[in-house]
Amino acid sequence: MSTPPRAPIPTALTIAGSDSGGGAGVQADLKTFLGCRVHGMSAITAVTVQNSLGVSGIYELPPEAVGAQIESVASDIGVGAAKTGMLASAEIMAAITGALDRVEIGPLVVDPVAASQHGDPLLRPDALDALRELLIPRATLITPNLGEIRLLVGIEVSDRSDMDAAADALLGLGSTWVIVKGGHLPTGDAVDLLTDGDRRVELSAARHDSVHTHGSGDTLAASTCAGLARGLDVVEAVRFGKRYVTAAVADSYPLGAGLGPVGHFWRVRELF
Ligand code: PXL
Repeated sequence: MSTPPRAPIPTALTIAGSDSGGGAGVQADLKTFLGCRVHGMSAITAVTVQNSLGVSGIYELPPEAVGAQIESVASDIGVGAAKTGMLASAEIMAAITGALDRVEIGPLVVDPVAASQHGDPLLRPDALDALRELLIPRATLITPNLGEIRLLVGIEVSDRSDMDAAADALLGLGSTWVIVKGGHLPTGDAVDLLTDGDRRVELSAARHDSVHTHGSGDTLAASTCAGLARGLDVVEAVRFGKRYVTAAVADSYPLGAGLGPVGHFWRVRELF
């Protein structure tokens, strides 16, 4: 397949689920891409029926529709970097990796989404093996939260000293880099550990106490993906992503009767 023409701005692709409430998933990713000044594209895996109170329905797309979206944009527009979010099923993951075998894309960030903030499952339990075996080994970076670490490698991270063991176990699944997000640990600043097994970078950010953090994980993975699309190396891209999501968490707002989203407006507010 011939190389796609260069786009005049960086391009990024999200492979993820739709959140009808607009706070997480593809909607958060595309807002993040805009805020990071990259051209955002989407390959939708599933449509969730969702509001601030939780997920009440999931409609998966046919796996071949997911693969076709990826091939279509990669073969014409080009994908500077990509991220995955809600992948729903092993069949969808197989379609994604099949498509990725047929086209060239830039670095891949895998956010191993398993559940919504309300605890609603977004991944079939029998799809965990496919996530470990098909997707994660292709990732430049994986961005699990503490619950996803428990699911993927069976390690309960309860303080800073557990983070290295978790990072080693996660790197054993085959990604080049891993970020262990310490944001949900009870103490002090939010410290994340970023490592490729060789380099070890601690990233801290002031903690903002807000319950309205729907979409924060998606936003970190998408902003880091945008940084990679802009040509940053992994460490710089994660720093770029952390700056973006920290400002978005500080800008979160209530919505509906439940959990509100992180705010993407901080990046465009001065225009109005
Ligand atoms: O934040 C994880 C996530 C990812 N993708 C979709 C979601 C959620 C959380 O609710 O709905 C579609």
